[in-house]
Amino acid sequence: MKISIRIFALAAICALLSGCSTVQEPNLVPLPQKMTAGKGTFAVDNSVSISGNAEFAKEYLKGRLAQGASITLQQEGKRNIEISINPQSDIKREGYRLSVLPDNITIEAADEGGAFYGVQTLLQLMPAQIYSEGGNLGKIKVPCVEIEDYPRFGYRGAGLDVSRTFFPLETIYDFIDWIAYHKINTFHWHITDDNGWRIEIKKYPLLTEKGAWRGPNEVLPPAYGSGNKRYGGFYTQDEIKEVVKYAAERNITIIPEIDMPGHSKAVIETYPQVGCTNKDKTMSVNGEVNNVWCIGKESNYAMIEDIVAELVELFPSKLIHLGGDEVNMDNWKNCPHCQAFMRKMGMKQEIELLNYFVRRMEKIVNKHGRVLVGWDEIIKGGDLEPSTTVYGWGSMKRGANAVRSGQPTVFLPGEYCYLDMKQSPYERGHNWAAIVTLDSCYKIDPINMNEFTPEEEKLVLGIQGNLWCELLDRPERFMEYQFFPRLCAIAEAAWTNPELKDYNNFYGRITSTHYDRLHNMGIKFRLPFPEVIYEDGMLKVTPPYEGATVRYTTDASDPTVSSPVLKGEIETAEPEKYRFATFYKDCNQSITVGASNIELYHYLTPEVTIESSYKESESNRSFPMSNITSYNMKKYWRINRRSYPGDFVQYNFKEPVECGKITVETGVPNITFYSCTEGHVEYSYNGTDFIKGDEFVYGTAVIKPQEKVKAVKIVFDGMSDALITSFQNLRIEK
Ligand code: TNX
Repeated sequence: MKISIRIFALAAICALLSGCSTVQEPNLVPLPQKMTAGKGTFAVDNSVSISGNAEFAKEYLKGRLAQGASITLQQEGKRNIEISINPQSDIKREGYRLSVLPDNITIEAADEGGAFYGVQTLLQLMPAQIYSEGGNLGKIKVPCVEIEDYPRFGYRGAGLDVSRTFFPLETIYDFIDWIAYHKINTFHWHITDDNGWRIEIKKYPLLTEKGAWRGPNEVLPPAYGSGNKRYGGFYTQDEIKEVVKYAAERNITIIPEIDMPGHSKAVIETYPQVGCTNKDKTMSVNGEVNNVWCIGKESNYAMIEDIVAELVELFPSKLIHLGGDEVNMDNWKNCPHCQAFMRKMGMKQEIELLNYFVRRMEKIVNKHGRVLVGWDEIIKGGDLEPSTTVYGWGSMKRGANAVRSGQPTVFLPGEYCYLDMKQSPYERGHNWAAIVTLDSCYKIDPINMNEFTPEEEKLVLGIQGNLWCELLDRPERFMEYQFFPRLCAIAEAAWTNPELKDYNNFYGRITSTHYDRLHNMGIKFRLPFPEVIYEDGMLKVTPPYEGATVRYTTDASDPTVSSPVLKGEIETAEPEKYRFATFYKDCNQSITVGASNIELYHYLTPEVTIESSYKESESNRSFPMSNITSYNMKKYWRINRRSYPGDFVQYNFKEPVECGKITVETGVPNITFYSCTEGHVEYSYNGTDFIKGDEFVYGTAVIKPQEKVKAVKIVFDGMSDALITSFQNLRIEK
């Protein structure tokens, strides 16, 4: 702490000194390709006029100045802002030239997108409140600067899954604004999946009447925290048209995705004839049974033609995404229609069925003058049309393989771009691809990370940050937390040429300036937590960035805005009682952490055996029952089925255990996914008589026993809302 304070002080002095001699460059995100800071400022107030032929960009700027600053631009004035589009100019696509001089500001572009981005950069030269609603800035001083800018990649995407978690329209509009501020030009709307069909299709009304809803009496069972109530929603065609228009004005193309032939539980539960055979009990990787379109039924293609015909009317996008990922091909193996079809076609493997399906989709989509997009599995099993575009998601290598097989490719490899991945081991999220940090997102560079030939390089369309929403039901506003600021890093990786990129510099811009913008945009972004170690009787805390406020508690509780602000090292003999969190303006805080190099909890590990309602055969071999008697808190027992009232797991101690508290966790550690959503705990002092304890809340229940405990029992009172059930080790404390 002392050392870091000294470094900060030194940095501050340097900054002051350099401020006297040179002009500070503004902190912009994404960083422009070329920027020269000038001297002086342009003052924006009610006397400034606006001119030029870029009608939407002008209106947009006027709107933001009115809302964020209560400034009204005029028709005529002494000082002027001119925004113009000249298709003949030598400025690159979506590029712009922005010049701020004391008497005028000009933005020039060759297209609407470039003019819009010139305005976005201009907004970033203003105080962060410009993004707020109802701001009143009076007069804004814009620093003089010359910027020449254009994007590295033509495809700069953000993807959102609205099936697993449904987002209301207002959120979709906000999201479009947020990504537009970052010069992202593609919104990939994952609009159907197993867990909800969310787009109105006039010819098949049941898709949304039934397939958009989960719940006790719905065709789809509860999932992903939607619980024992009716959950869901969908977007009407009229609503979608409005969203598409709103996005287009902001230079954003919306690529819709209907995920097929796998991930299709919502369709198959609604129109059962679409599926293969309901006798098959094999599971997709997501734990769904019978969620695949049958390839052998010709009627299915007519239905898809109808759906696509409505889709292309709504979405002018050249690219139309029809999925192709994670198909459970065992379903096809066990289907008489698919098997008969394979024999007829002389196919040997089920993967050829996938290729057959994709080729049919190409025809359907191409007929409308559009291009098919599919996930990276579609390159297997046979050739594709050269135009068919692949989304490389499984890994960087799988994206590279798509390029090498000659397909145009968008890169969103899980290990860099999946924003549903955890940001640290302590946060909620998946981790199958990696722990995806801000730095991981910043690094993504599909060109420099692969050795492509110049011809192959042309097939790299760009990159995308992607959010899958199985784990988005909580905590509150977790969508914003998962996207920001990681999407800012992806935006810069997609926009700025690699030789200009520097993570430390980016991180400095984010923490010193961009947090304020995100805050004013209304985004509840993620804050990094401090690093804490205990050494020589002292707790030593490194704040996560220059100027960060860290607060702490001494009773192991979460710090709040009224907790004391950390000033230096803390001398203590009880380091496990301290907790720390970073705070931004008393309205946003990081997760809570303790010292990372000590055991924060001291758990007892009495010998224990398990009794349960689950059969040995229902247990997943990679996550056996013995995991939950190991007291390794990272391990869990996974059962490959949903749980129902009456299901139970009982922990029997060999000897009665003297303890003050037992925390009973269900679900996967740190994710609380596949947990007990409706149930309670029971505990027994003699092993036969049980006392009813608390209900599970988000998969956790706590017992505070009065006597030595002989047994603990987890009891399900309702159907669990996942297709898989998991249990953990008991956390027993003195
Ligand atoms: C894989 S990415 C999936 C999604 C899941 C995601 C979770 C892809 C094409 N399929 O269905 O939501 O992993 O990270």
